[in-house]
Amino acid sequence: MTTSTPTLVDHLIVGAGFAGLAAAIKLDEAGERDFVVIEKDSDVGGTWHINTYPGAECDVPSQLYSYSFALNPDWSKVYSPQQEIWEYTKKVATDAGVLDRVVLDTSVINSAWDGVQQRWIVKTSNGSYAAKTLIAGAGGLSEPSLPEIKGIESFTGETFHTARWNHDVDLTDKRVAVIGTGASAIQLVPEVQKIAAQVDVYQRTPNWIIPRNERRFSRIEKELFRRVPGVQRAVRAGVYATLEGRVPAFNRFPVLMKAVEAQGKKNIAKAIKDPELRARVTPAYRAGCKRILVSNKWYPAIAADNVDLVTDRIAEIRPDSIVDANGVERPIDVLIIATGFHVTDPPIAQHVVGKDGRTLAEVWSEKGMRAYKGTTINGFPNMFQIVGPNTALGHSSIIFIIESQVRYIVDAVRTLRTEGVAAVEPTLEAQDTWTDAVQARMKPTVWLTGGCASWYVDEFGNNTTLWPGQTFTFRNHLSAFDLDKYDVVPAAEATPPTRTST
Ligand code: N01
Repeated sequence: MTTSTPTLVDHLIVGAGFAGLAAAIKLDEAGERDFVVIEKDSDVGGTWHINTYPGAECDVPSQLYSYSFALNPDWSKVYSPQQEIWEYTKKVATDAGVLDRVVLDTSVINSAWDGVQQRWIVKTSNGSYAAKTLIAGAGGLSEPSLPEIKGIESFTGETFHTARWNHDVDLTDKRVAVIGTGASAIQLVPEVQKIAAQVDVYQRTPNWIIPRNERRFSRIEKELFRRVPGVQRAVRAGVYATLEGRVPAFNRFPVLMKAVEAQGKKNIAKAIKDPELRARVTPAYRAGCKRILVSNKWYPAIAADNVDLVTDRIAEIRPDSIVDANGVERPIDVLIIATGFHVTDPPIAQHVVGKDGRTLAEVWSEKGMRAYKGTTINGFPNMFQIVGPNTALGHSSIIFIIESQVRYIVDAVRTLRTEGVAAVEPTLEAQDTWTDAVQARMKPTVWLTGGCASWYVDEFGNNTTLWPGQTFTFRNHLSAFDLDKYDVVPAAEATPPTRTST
């Protein structure tokens, strides 16, 4: 017997990365076991499953880039490689016993709020669900942003985005072009440079890049972390405090970033002897305005004999070459697109329809991304977005934010149950007050005053991406679900869903 109507679940979680898995684990612990996690890819792990480009590693220290409830004494290095982080997410999900409710290879086609049933009706590539709550953990950096360059579609060699690395393409002795010099490019170029015949790196804007304090954890350290978890917690607390200490330079006193710039210039001088090349890789904006990158390998790679840094604009891409604005044509075999992601226009927003029939993308097109506490959205009842507007970080671990939001969501779910509530949505007033306060705090920050263009800032000139304060203040704001800031539909007003069978 097959059902023709959606599968009923209490909670539908979209995405099985750090965010979705944390939500699943914590809901499960709270006794909210009727949930399904849908994941568009073939395994859990989110960004750490998808981003497999050579050299992919985390630029946040591993002690902090892990769940507080699942410390990992086995991290091999101060900064973990992609494979290790991916395996960690899988192990944590396995140990917590939530993998049985993860449905892989399943993407959202459309989700719409049904005001009669007070449920989200979610059509996926693999069946439909009717869920009381929709928890979006689809990731802030998941949809590749592809450059619009004249002739790019005419290129006949192999081409792929960093987040869709094609491992079938052997880059040995190839002529490779890389467009973009962000966090992904600076990790992959030093690896590609080792094997390729030639690498042309197309840089539009240089980044501030400081040295990476890289080292492996010793066997004794790992053993100590395993036997005395308090030691690992203390190390973690130390890393956390150090990173939080950087916040004032981002938000109130950008002039303090001069110290970072001095470190960045030293990093350049150490690896690059040619003054002309040094000048071309030195940013002309305040450090921190774009994400500060960490690498000991980028500048030596850029200075290598088989690498050309091209700073002239790309005029055109031809079937087997790139032509720059000076008319110089460089033949290539492989084109790597390292141009980042859709961030302030997340594609998931096009697939979520609120109670007035408008998509989230339509609502956000008016004034940019807005949400209450970065998590709930007026007009979108019972929807919770993890890593929503103004929750990302330029200075610390996003997992701290994710756990803060998940606590709030679990408390919201508990409140709905205990208070006999079918649906909640933040009042417009609460959402506006929150968003306006965050935007007011943004004004003096380095992200708006630092003299750069970055993906943090939207088309309205607002930084709707980052949290502008200390992360513990964010956690305090989300310490308990504040029902008084929400419009409420009592459970008695919801019509129970009916199931028909064929
Ligand atoms: O992308 P990016 P990314 N023509 O947007 C250039 C996270 N991450 O994938 O600066 C030519 O940073 C663009 O130039 P410009 C991290 O949060 C984390 O590298 O806009 N060039 C830029 O150089 C990071 O910030 C880790 O002038 C074009 C580059 O492409 C985020 O992901 C590792 C162009 C894009 O850089 C994104 O990083 C990797 C065009 N049309 C990533 N369009 C960790 O270690 C764009 N560019 C945790």
